[in-house]
Amino acid sequence: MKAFESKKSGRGSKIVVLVILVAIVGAGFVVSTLTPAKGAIGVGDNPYTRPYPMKHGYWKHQEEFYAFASGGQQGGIYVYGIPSMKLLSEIPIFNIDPAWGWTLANKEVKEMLTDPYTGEVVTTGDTHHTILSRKDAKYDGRWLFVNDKKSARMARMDLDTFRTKQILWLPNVNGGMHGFHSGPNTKLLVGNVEFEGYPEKKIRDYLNIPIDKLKGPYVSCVFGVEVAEDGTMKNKWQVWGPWQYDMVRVGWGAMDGWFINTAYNTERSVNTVGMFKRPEDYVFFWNIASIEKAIADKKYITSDEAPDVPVIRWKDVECYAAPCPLNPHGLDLEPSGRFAIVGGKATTIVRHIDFLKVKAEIDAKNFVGEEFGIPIISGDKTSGDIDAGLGPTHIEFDNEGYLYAGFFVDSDVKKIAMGGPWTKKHGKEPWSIVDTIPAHYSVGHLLVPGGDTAEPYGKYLVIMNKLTKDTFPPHGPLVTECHELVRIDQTPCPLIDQMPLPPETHYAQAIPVEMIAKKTKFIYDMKLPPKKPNVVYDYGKKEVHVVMTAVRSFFIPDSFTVPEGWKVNLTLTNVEQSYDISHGWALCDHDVMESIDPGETKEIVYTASREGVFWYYCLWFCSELHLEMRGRMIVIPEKEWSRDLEWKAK
Ligand code: K7E
Ligand code: CUA
Ligand code: CA
Repeated sequence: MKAFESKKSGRGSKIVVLVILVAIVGAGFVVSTLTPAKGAIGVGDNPYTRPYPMKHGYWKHQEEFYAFASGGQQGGIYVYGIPSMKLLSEIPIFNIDPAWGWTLANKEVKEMLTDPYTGEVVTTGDTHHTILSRKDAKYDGRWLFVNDKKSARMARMDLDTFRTKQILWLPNVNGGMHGFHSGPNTKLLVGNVEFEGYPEKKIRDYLNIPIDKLKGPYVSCVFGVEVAEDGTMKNKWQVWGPWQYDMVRVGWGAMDGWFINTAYNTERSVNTVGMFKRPEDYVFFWNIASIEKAIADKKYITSDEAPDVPVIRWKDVECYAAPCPLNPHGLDLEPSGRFAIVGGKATTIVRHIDFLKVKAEIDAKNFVGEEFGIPIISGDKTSGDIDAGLGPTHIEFDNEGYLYAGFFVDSDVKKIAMGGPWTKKHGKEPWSIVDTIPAHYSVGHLLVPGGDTAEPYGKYLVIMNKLTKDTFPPHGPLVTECHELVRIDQTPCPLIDQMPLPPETHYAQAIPVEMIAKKTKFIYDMKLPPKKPNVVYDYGKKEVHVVMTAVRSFFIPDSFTVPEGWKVNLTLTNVEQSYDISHGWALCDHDVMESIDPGETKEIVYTASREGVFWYYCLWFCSELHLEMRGRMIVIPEKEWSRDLEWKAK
């Protein structure tokens, strides 16, 4: 970002001034030292307080980044601005939300929410990781991918409409899809299955690992998804083996061609205590070309469920393990792609593993052991530890050579100067803590804009806290989450703002406003001319096909007739060509509630199950005659029906 670049040169002197000022006024007032206070708090040019009186469009010009935050059990995502910390949108993905017309009456949505392998429609989801698409390991603003941990599926959202265009379901697994990440050019996504897989017998036999349905132990998989030029996702391969996997990063730079993932349950236990039995667990290093080679060499089988997805044994690919601190969670890749940083959440240790050293050990075939045929690399020769605090969770990076590690138990973030080539840049003791940033409370993921790419934008850190307790006024036993905004281009790092956000963000990413704002669609591309309003009766299929248009302040047709029990197939077009003029289509006494944006066409499918007169009406206050924007569906018992009752164009 330009603003960020220009600030770099003056950093050193600014820090000195700040340190002195902080010493005088105390850390709590650092914010006010950034811009000298003129008059009362909340007045003046301070970018973190709104002007008074308020200027129109102030926040639009103030915003530097869009943040995309997973919604966890809310099933979709949130979009908010940085630094305003103002919520812009709450978008449904795996859940349903009529405000967006994201419902089962919407044909397209129902298809996406239907599991192709079981036929089940699943309208609850648990979104964890947002993954922005990238080019050369930097965000490119094309798409946002999000996973549903619970039902093992992932969605692709187009960033021009902020709508999901595809949901890809995983075959052979029973849920528990956790970490996933994109390759440097988003041609390959790699994901982990965290929970025990109990695949069909064919796969179990192929693995030749005895598993008892009641006692385990685990088998599970890591999988690859191919992303086409237009964003279409396709299951590409699954590698099954004796462990579960949690977090994953697909390498770039020094680690190009590899991906890494963790297992916190190398004990392969099916209960909590058992998952803590070993002193350390593993980080795995996987060679992507070796997976492609296994496929080319036909070293795979396919399941009956998914005959087009190669299932590969872990032994048939190149994979290495290195020890990592007990029960790891956060696993991240430093911007040059050389250091893997991993935190053992049941320890105080953040470990940095140097991939160049790992690669040297692999090339020299220098191993200290093996487990299930996987060579084990010496931890002493390839890594170092930072004893940094209790419960290290996730990690992000800036572009100045610092990593930020969140601590769930300590409730803080440690800013750590990295070693290797970064030492020259920051001049600090390598792998040393330079600041401790308090958090409220119990840190989960962290967000630095671009913090999981080759070129982080830096400047801000958002701490995503798991517990909020007394941060906001009480609002019942279920309490909001808390996202805290911190400036990190200065040390100590001051807290700028706290934002309540409903449950429950896991990961979030932020991308410069200009990368998204310029491509946002204001109006859908409408197929012209729109289909003429019409009602067609199909006596063979007992279906009515209604073609309807919506425009301020009419639905055309504004009434139609249906024989009782028939299916209604409604194609509804909002023919408006005006920004922000959405209409709704709610059908009284039926589970049909849609929203339709300017230029958009939707297919709505439901059954006219009971006799009567049912009004449909617009949901958005679209014009001064919005209340009048309504019509009637008239349902007539079949025995009273005659063709004379058919709707006819006037
Ligand atoms: Cu730590 Cu699912 Cu990435 Cu929650 S995950 S915090
Ligand atoms: Cu259309 Cu209200
Ligand atoms: Ca363990």
